[in-house]
Amino acid sequence: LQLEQALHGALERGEFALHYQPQLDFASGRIVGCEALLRWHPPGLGPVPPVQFIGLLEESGQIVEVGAWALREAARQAAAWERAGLPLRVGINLSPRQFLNPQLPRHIEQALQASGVTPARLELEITESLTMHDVEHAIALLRRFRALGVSVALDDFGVGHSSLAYVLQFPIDALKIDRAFVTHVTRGRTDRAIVRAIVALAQALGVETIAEGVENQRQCDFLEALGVTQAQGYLIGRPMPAAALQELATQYR
Ligand code: G
Ligand code: G
Ligand code: MN
Ligand code: NA
Repeated sequence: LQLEQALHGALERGEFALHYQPQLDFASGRIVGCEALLRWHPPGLGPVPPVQFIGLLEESGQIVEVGAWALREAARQAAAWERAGLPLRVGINLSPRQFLNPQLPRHIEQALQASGVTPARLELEITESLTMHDVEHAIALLRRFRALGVSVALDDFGVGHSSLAYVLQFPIDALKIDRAFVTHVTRGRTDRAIVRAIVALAQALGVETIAEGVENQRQCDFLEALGVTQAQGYLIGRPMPAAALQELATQYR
């Protein structure tokens, strides 16, 4: 209850920030993108982990407003990096409530217009479960995103209940391999087989594969050998402030 109360007006008071987690591209050896992750630091309470407040924002509906801010902020940052000669793609998570909100396309358009960023630099991360309630609606919405020029990644891929037939119809640009499969990719034959299958699917669709939760070099080497195109995880970098991400990306160039 204390957190719920503290969330009232948190956006207006400027208590939210985005941190950015780097994504390494195997082919070029460069940081080509990052995932924006929401951080909340209410004064006097210390930073609150997302698991403790994203659900509350979702329940209260505040996620729509906070999410629109996150879209604008991510686009603004991507545009700033672009102007600084660092063309980084910035991924932003969409919650179920945001995805179902009729204002979402307008919020995306506004973020693009206000920032002037190249639209494809903004990558919307959606989960399979989010698209399953109404597949036809999801496909129509994804087509609208595509028309705006933004990129779409299917997040937490492999853990949902999606039918392959649906996924094949989604106009997407990347599959994000869930951390659950990455963790044991060096040890478990099953997880390795799953990663291999996702890579084959992505190659058939002509989309990128981004492995999440890469924590050690062995996992990284395995994933690269399996044909995964990009890696994200603590090994490459934790979610960090924009300035730190920029410095890291510059070191890789
Ligand atoms: O670092 P991590 O603990 O940030 O994030 C936890 C979860 O919170 C992630 O799985 C992600 O889906 C969700 N999340 C983080 N940032 C955002 C955001 O800006 N919007 C939405 N909708 N979810 C987010
Ligand atoms: O949106 P999504 O659920 O994919 O959010 C990614 C989550 O995974 C965030 O909470 C982020 O902090 C976390 N994360 C990112 N890299 C790693 C990692 O290497 N190991 C673990 N355990 N968690 C990670
Ligand atoms: Mn994500
Ligand atoms: Na994920």
